[in-house]
Amino acid sequence: MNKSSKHRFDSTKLSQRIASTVASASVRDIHTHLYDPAFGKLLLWGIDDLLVYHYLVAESFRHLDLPYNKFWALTKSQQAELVWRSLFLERAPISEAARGVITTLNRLGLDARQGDLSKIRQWFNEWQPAAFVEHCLDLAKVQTVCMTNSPFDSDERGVWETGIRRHPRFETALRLDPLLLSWKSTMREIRIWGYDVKATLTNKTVLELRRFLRDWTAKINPNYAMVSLPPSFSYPTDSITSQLLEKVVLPHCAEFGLPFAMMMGVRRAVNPGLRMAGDGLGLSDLRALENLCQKYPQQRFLVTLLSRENQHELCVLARKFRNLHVFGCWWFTNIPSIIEEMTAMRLELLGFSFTAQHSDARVVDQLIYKWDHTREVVTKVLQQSYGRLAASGWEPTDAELQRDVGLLLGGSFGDFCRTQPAVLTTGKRSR
Ligand code: FIX
Ligand code: ZN
Repeated sequence: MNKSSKHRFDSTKLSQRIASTVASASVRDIHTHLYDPAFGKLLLWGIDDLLVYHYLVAESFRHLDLPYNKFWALTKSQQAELVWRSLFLERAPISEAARGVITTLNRLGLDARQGDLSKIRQWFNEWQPAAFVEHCLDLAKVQTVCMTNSPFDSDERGVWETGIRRHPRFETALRLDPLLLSWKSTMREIRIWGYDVKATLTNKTVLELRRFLRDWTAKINPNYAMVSLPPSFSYPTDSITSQLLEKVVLPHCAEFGLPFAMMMGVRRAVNPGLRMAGDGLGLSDLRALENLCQKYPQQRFLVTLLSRENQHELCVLARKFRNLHVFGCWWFTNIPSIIEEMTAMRLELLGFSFTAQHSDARVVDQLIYKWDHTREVVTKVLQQSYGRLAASGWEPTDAELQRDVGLLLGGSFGDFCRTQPAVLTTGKRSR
């Protein structure tokens, strides 16, 4: 046998098989800001919500000749018209978020070129929200979406407290940013809600916070607990965030077998005038994550990072700690050029043991473009990776392609969440 010769395979056929497998694969979207239709007005959909998406507002302000407060004083439809004019009519909608609107309209069967928004609005007005949600989920081939559920959000609390009939395709996640990052003000609220907590973490306060988390966990039945963290996050320290993690949140996750998701590297309100569009990013200290993974070997951590420069280090860390699951190309990294490099790197370092993407959709229609665009890039990356593998002598069968693509689009996340904590114990080094 000539060991140096490359294995022969039909690369065009393989590429086509990969493209059709990725195109038809069903997705489990593990982090969004969407709401179950039972949440009424909290569920965003339609052309105006698509256009006032904070990604697009940030981009519009690069062209708009208008003070921020004047923009915010406008109605949602007026804001949408300004975004439409500045990003779609006065120049081509070339950015990822702007192209996303075009992909979405196009897949919904609408002509984005018809000039003004009134016809598009009319088309949306004919839908009932619940039916539109099903339509978008089906067009995007998304089986389930995970919401972001905050006990600290007054609108959302109200809905949970009145009790709702839950949609089977909407899963839940328990969001804890206010508890971990704005302790003083949050503590006062928790007290008002009937939990006997004090500013210092006395035993009683810890027990009451655990009771608070237990009550919300029973109410919403989350897939995981979660927080977004600033670049300054460090662990261990004597900060209140570190203490709350150690005494309240991680013991709670252990009690309920919940993974803990950390979305690291966001700098909130870099430009407060832009409101939700004003957040930025920074490099995270991954020693903090390493310390957590090391100290809590039975705790499963789900992690995504905002800074492109952190991504390689994160992959290396995931190779060291099997209680760490890497997911998604978050926010400013959710653009084709960066998805491509991140996905290729993750495949090369982690095989299929990561989740390639989450949508972070805020408007249900966005599921269509976020997943279409991700599928384009994942296809390209897999064509390269499997192409190399086939040339080395291992051409995947259709069943294998389906299995592997399924892992990237939610299957690997499911496997990780099902891993028994006892299996994760690392053991001590014996040298
Ligand atoms: O913290 C988060 O979950 C972020 O995804 C949001 O804060 C952010 O506004 C967003 O929508 C990014 O895609
Ligand atoms: Zn998010």
